Amino acid sequence: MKTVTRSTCCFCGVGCGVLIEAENGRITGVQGDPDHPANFGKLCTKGMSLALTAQSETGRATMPEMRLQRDMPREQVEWSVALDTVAARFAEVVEQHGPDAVAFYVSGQLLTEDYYVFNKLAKGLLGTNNIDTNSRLCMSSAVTAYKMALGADGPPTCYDDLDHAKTVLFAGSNMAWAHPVLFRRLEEAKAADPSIRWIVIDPRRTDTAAMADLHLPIQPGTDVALFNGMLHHLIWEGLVDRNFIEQHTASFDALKALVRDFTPRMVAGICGVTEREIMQAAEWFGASDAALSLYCMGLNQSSHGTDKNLALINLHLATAQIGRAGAGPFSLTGQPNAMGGREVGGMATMLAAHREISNAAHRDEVARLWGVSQLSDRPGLPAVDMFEALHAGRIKAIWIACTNPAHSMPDIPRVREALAKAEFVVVQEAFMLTDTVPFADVVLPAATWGEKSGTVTNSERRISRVRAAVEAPGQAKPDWWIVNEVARRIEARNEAPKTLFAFENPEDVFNEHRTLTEGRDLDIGGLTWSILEESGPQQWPFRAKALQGEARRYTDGVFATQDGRARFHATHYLPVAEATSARFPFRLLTGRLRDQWHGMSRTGRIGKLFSHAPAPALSMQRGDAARRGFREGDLVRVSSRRGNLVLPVQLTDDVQSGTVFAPMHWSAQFLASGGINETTVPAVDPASFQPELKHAAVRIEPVELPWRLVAARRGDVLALQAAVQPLLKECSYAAISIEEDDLIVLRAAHGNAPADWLPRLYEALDLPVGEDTLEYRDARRSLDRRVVWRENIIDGFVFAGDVANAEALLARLCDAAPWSGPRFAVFSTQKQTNVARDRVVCNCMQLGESRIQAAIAAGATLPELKSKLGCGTVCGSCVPELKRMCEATAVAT
Ligand SMILES: Nc1nc2c(c(=O)[nH]1)N[C@H]1C(S)=C(S)[C@@H](COP(=O)(O)OP(=O)(O)OC[C@H]3O[C@@H](n4cnc5c(=O)[nH]c(N)nc54)[C@H](O)[C@@H]3O)O[C@H]1N2
Ligand SMILES: Nc1nc2c(c(=O)[nH]1)N[C@H]1C(S)=C(S)[C@@H](COP(=O)(O)OP(=O)(O)OC[C@H]3O[C@@H](n4cnc5c(=O)[nH]c(N)nc54)[C@H](O)[C@@H]3O)O[C@H]1N2
Ligand code: SF4
Ligand SMILES: [Mo]
Repeated sequence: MKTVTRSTCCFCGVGCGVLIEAENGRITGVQGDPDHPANFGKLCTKGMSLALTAQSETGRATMPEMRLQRDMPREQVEWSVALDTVAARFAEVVEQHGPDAVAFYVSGQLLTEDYYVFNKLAKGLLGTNNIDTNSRLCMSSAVTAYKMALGADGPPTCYDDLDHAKTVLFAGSNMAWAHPVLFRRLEEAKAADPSIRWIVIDPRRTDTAAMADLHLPIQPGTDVALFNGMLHHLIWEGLVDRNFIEQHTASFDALKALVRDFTPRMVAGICGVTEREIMQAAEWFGASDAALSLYCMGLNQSSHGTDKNLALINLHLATAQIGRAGAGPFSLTGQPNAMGGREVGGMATMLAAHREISNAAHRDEVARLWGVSQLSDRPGLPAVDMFEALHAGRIKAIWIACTNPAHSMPDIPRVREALAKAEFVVVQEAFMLTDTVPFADVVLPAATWGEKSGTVTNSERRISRVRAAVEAPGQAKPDWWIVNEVARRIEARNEAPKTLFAFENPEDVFNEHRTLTEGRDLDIGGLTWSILEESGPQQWPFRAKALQGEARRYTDGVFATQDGRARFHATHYLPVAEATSARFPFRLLTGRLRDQWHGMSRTGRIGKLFSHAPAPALSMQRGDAARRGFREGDLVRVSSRRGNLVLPVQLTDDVQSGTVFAPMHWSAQFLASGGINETTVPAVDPASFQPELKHAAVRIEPVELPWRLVAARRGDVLALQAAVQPLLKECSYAAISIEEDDLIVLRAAHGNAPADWLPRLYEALDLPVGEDTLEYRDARRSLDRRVVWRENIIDGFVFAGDVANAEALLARLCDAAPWSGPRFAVFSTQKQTNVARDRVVCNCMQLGESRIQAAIAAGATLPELKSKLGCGTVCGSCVPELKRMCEATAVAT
């Protein structure tokens, strides 16, 4: 039977509505929901691929697993055993060492109801505030700054503002890739009104920057200086709104005194942009009818991320660019439910419904609503400190859910040590192949997107329903249920057990959460599960008796502070935490790619999403590379004071001299190392505790790795990946890429052939010697090659030692044409034309760079590319890149 279920995309904070098509218990397709106000039917490449990511059960966590003894492998156990054990171990640690000896590390990808139950278990039942989340790595600077400046967390803006803004300032946001569906909306607004100005502040020339009217490629970490300089110029030019400042704000004078020194000239020196550009940006912002800023990790992931946020909000307050259509400081949330996590207070520094741990009245309120005697007033440990405490043995037991800290935290060598030392590690996961799962004493298999039910809140404070379209595989269970079951068991150990965890379904949890919000800034007292069912997604605040939520906040100039005035903050400029030096001369920027999601546990399952960027890379400016003699694809070692990894170099004009960029996505599931966080710095912002994931100081050196390998195999790619993955770490460099839905490719390099490695690789790749296998060995030259056919079509191969003809053979394999002529000729397959695999630009039409380039060379314009080739016409994620390719050719000719 065919069903269609309305739900929400599980990737980014845009929160697009989706229609999930399912048949016989399997998800068969996903369409954009035309009625959802976040996307009106549109989806980006990742959303369009959701069905594919849900197709295979290979690699899913389907049964609870437990180590019955330390250092023994885990075994599958019944749910009751796993739940009893987790409850007992957590309760025992609390009894022996006090509540702060346990910790929870959860995720902005949990649903609000999951999050709520976790938070209640930690703070309400166990009595610890040690519950933090990956949102610490993501949104915490934005939260802190909103509270300090406006009096409450959450953006004052909404998506409708994208249609009304006349000046759009993108600060540290590569929205073209990270929030594509909203970016489409901005493109449409600009196409309709070409007088709209776009300013992009990003050290790199991203696809977003390439579309801007003004790109300020500032030196990394210098945003505060830039914003202070813009304010200096606004004051000088009389573009500040004196009236608004006097009536609705406080503390302007101290800021004014501070920015006196930040002349455009001085700022130009710090930021590495021109005085004219700074003044231009200030004027476009201040004189605009409506200035909207959109900001993300380029501001937040900084050791002074709070100040970066505050300095930007200062600009909005000084020019009254807030509280009206098209104006305001709009922090884009990264994860699908980063907002929901904040709402339920699921972080170490806050309580439910935007309440404060340090506020006794707030603690009492929550204690009363939960029916517990009191809440802990000891601040919980934020993420980086939490793993430090685990390392130091102060935290004995940790429960990790829906996040992969062994990959995504800064300085992962230290995180791995901490997890290895911990007494008890619980990992609640939907997929087994992650870098954190190996550390688990207990794995709790979680249902995931398409299988679970609840709510999420997107970037514009809009609460949407997430619905199950199919059953979870095996014994996987919804996250809220797992936590609720453990909590009930812990409660049952108490002498007079209360029933804090009487929840029977997500709706029960939602209802209790709603009660806690009443009277707060995020009040959803008027919102019910049935309103969400009947009228669709709703924004908060949505007060009792209201007919709908509020799209825009602070429209009356009254802010959420005690006196109703917004606060200016004097933001001093400080350089990044880790200075470059002769030993570590490069500034490492990290971030996202268009078609991958974080640690790739979902997007890394399908070939299509690798085609835009098949391999990991370190992007380096051409001149910097030339000075060091690096060519495209050369392997280099990237080292910081903490760790190192080997990556291929990618030459580019998009990063500046002295900076390099690496994507965050590749993990030890695909790479010989744990990814770029081997090197990143754990320095944190003093107010938000958010780490500076973007700005480590690194050294880039050539590596001599003469032994090379290219291997390819058709089959169940997920099973093949699982088999090959354990071998990766024995090579200096190794990277798995899923190039087609049934084709896995491995590229590796080492000093010489790693000992006893090839036989294990042959086994992992299922390449035994047999009738359809041809082998070639030359021990003297360390050559080892094996090719296998199936029905006379090449089905897999390994070329080790010298890989000169391997890429040509890979091209033959991809052609899937029957082999003609003698089989041994396969070892000397000659370079074909077009042997370099063509990077796919348009994912929907699977159109490669070369076809598009050829069309542009023949004179095609962007509209013609769209009409003739069809690229850019489905999801639109490639449009910025297509535009850029057209412009580059126009400049070159
Ligand atoms: N495709 C894709 N989309 C995603 C995600 C994903 O994994 N893949 N993840 C989601 C999540 S959780 C998040 S948080 C968002 C992140 O979304 P974004 O923040 O837009 O993405 P990033 O690539 O992390 O960083 C944005 C930019 O910050 C720039 N930057 C670095 N240092 C500085 C600086 O000092 N100042 C300024 N102004 N800019 C700087 C980088 O060059 C980069 O281009 O994306 C969400 N969307
Ligand atoms: N260098 C560098 N590092 C970064 C960043 C950066 O820009 N640069 N960005 C940081 C940011 S902003 C973020 S948000 C983090 C993200 O980092 P992580 O949170 O580690 O990212 P994910 O890979 O999305 O992890 C989510 C995990 O949950 C699992 N999962 C999926 N669905 C479910 C479910 O329903 N239930 C459960 N229990 N599990 C599920 C997935 O398989 C996956 O392993 O990375 C941070 N790290
Ligand atoms: S923009 Fe893309 S990833 Fe983000 S919610 Fe929409 S479809 Fe999902
Ligand atoms: Mo994030």
